[in-house]
Amino acid sequence: MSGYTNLYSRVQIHTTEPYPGVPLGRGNWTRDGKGWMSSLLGRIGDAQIGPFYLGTTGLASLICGFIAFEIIGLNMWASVGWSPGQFLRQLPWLALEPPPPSYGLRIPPLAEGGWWLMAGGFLTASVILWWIRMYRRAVELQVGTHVAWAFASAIWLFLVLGFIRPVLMGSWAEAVPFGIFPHLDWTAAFSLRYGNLFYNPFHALSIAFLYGSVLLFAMHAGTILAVTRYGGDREVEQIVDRGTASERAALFWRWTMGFNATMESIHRWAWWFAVLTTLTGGIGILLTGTVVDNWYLWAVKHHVAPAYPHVFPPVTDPASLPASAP
Ligand code: 07D
Ligand code: 07D
Repeated sequence: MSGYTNLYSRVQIHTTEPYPGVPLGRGNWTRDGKGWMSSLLGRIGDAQIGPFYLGTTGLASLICGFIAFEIIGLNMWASVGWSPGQFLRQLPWLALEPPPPSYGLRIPPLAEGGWWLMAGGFLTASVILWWIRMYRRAVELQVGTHVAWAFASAIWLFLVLGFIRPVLMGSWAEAVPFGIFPHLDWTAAFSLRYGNLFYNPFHALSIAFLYGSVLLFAMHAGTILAVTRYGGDREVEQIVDRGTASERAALFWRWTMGFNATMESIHRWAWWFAVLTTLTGGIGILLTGTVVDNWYLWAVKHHVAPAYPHVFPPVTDPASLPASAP
């Protein structure tokens, strides 16, 4: 190979004897398969696929995830009278709903939310077991546990939405249904029910970190791709030398905005922005309905949103009014 190579003209490493990875310590399972090469996947990543480490928690997680998936899928299928055609046609709109509010936190009959509770239990077990697997694989490789902790932040939001907040509110009915559009309907209804989530400052923080993550990802990825011609994508021996891809990448930002991240700090920026998206989001959801009933009225009280002029009668929380006739 001559000339310059980049992401699109990468040299793919193909071997007849796939690399098994470093030896595993005591108490581990063996790795499954010997691994194989894929030219197609080599275009977007490493050409070697596998061997895969399954392990106890990996296997348990996959089993729990499969059970949850089956409970959800079979309930959805049952809801269209077991018609395969209608199941496929209506799939995005089908749902497995949590129990109605009358059950509070009690265990309902299967057909009235019991299946939802069971699917949620297995899904939660699956997610937590996968977290343990990630943590343990990192320890085994003697690397930091940063990925596991970032995942923990997502799990925090997931648990707040489906478990912690419903328990604090005393009702499973508060939780999210399983289903593609049904979970979006829930999201929209949640915002309306609690007086417009835009006035929840933690929702705003979460959005800022989400958008910030996107911006940082674009800046970092763009910068590294721009210096691949100097080997910047390989990030080795770059940091201390002059005239390197790393130095050019830094200078690009120093020249355009006066300040630059370092090879290490850019990854800390990215990690924190991503982690804070779901961390602040979970706080925002946890406060909703438990501490704050109506974010619009909360914002008026704290002079964030303007109150309606005094010519109108005072605004009351619609949720505090007696239920209107159907
Ligand atoms: C690209 C990594 C791969 C992951 C993928 C998702 C499933 C679900 C289950 C059919 C970026 C795999 C999907 C396993 C299959 C059944 C029953 C990650 C990537 C490809 N949402 N949401 C989606 C989940 C919540 C919201 C899509 C999960 C909250 C909005 C997908 C959860 C709220 C929109 C999905 C969850 C909310 C979506 C694409 C859990 C507030 C969209 C996701 C466990 C945060 C978008 C039709 C994606 C869409 C979308 C999954 C929770 C809002 C189905 C698993 C309750 C506004 N969500 N979501 O690419 O197209 O993520 O919806 O908490 O517009 Mg959601
Ligand atoms: C869901 C973390 C859990 C996921 C886990 C993954 C599997 C699948 C499968 C491998 C996503 C488990 C994975 C099981 C494995 C395979 C194949 C992360 C999740 C553990 N909002 N909003 C947010 C915006 C509005 C609402 C966050 C924008 C309206 C609600 C985010 C807008 C209303 C909630 C955000 C907007 C509303 C949110 C989510 C604009 C609806 C939440 C962050 C421009 C009418 C959630 C505090 C995230 C939250 C949330 C963005 C508008 C409702 C920043 C940009 C006003 C109810 N919104 N939103 O990373 O945290 O989610 O709120 O209008 O609960 Mg919002």
